Amino acid sequence: MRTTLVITLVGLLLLYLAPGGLCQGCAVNEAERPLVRDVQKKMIYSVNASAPPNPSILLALRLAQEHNKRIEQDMLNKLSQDTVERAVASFSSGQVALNILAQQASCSDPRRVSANNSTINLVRLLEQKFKAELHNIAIHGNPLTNFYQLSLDVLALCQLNSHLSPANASALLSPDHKKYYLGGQFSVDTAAVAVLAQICLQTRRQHLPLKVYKKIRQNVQWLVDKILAEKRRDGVIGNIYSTGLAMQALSVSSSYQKPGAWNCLQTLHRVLDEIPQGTFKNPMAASQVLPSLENRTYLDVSRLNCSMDPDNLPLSTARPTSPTRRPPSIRVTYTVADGVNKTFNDSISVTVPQGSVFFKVMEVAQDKDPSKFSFTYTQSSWGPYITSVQGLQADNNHRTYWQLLSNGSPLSQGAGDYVVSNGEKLEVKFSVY
Ligand code: B12
Repeated sequence: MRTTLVITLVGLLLLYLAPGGLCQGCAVNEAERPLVRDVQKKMIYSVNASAPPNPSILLALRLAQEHNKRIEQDMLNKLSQDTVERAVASFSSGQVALNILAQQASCSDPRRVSANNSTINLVRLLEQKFKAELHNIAIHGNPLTNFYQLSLDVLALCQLNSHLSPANASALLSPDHKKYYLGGQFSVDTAAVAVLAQICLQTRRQHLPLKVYKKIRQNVQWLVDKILAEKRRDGVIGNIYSTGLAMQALSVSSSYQKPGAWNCLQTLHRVLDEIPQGTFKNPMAASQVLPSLENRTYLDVSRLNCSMDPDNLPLSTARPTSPTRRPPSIRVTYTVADGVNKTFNDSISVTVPQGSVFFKVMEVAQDKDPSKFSFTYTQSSWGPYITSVQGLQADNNHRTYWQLLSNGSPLSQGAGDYVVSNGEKLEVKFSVY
């Protein structure tokens, strides 16, 4: 009797001390819950009738503890409608994958998404888009999109038990500089999704050949070590915007970590501290951090039981508005440069109202001197993505892009979010990633 008790106590202690063991209690407590609610509400209020519905937002809301059933149902309907209209022609593979996860998390079958008397099989569509990615790698050496999206593809196909060879998937996601580094920097976001995808393969595919099983273990070990190497003293992993995804990856890979390698609660508190500062006001940033605040991961989507959800997230009808007082003006320097072929390097001094974002500076410069500062952009889930300056286009097949910098350092926010300060030296530079 006493021996059993001792063994049980030792077992419990080991469980607590085990890597990720601390994470057993790695969810917000009741006092912190209003911060999570705040993130959820920001995401809900951000939904804009004129912008395409965003699967990442529904996915995150479905993984939360508290729900507003009417809003979630409304989002699902809009997502299904958009999917049947646009998925075949205009979605990238990763967008199809995110839509699959959002449908599955809403207990709706991704193989039969219906709206306006049309039905689409998203799993079959993803299989086709995934094939096109592999074809582009064979021809150009790069995927049509990137390895973040290829990892999302593997994750979604695995969750839906689609025909996907674990041997091919693990070869695709094997360690490689070109896959996991963007602009010389290790992409924690990409690595995190690649871990989730391969943990899915490991747990959901029975009877994996030993060779494939070992390959997956090697890949995950490399990725987990790399993610942990990006952990900062304050608990942030990579930067604050990759931390949520890194938490998901680390929480499903505890058997790959040495005891004490990661303190989940420290990271959680660091993320919570950022919420009141508006760090996650971009709804995409909010959607990527929310699952980790709830101690959930994208691997949980197949385990959700929608009929058991509480309907306990009431929303006020009035959306929060910001005060409208005329702010003073500030002055910044703005440079556009071709950092690849060195064909141009032009600067201008621009005056904008205090509180303006980078994008505003670009617009003012373009108005003042369109021959030097004209630019184009596409609207993405994160906001405006700069695609060309002075007619020089970014090109995925050549791994070129327009990089945003402030005082010589790359920004961790986009042109639509980054608030500029007086005297700042801003730059948009044609670069290779
Ligand atoms: C791949 C990637 C890139 C590639 C995109 C090209 C390619 N080959 O696909 C490259 C390296 C060029 C890139 C550039 C930038 N990126 Co980036 N990128 C990513 C990554 C890893 C995956 C994006 C993706 O495919 N998502 C999945 C698909 C399904 O969603 P999607 O919305 O359709 O994806 C498109 C857009 O997201 C767009 N995109 C990529 N990055 C960014 C950043 C911003 C601000 C915008 C508006 C759009 C955008 O490209 C994607 C492919 O078409 C994410 C990581 C993450 N956590 O999301 C970071 C991420 C989105 N990027 C980020 C940043 C900051 C940038 C840059 C602003 C960096 C800089 N200082 O210049 C630039 C964008 C500048 C510009 N021209 O407007 C941040 C955004 C954080 C934030 N709060 O805004 C993220 C979250 C990484 C991070 N943790 O810091 N990126």
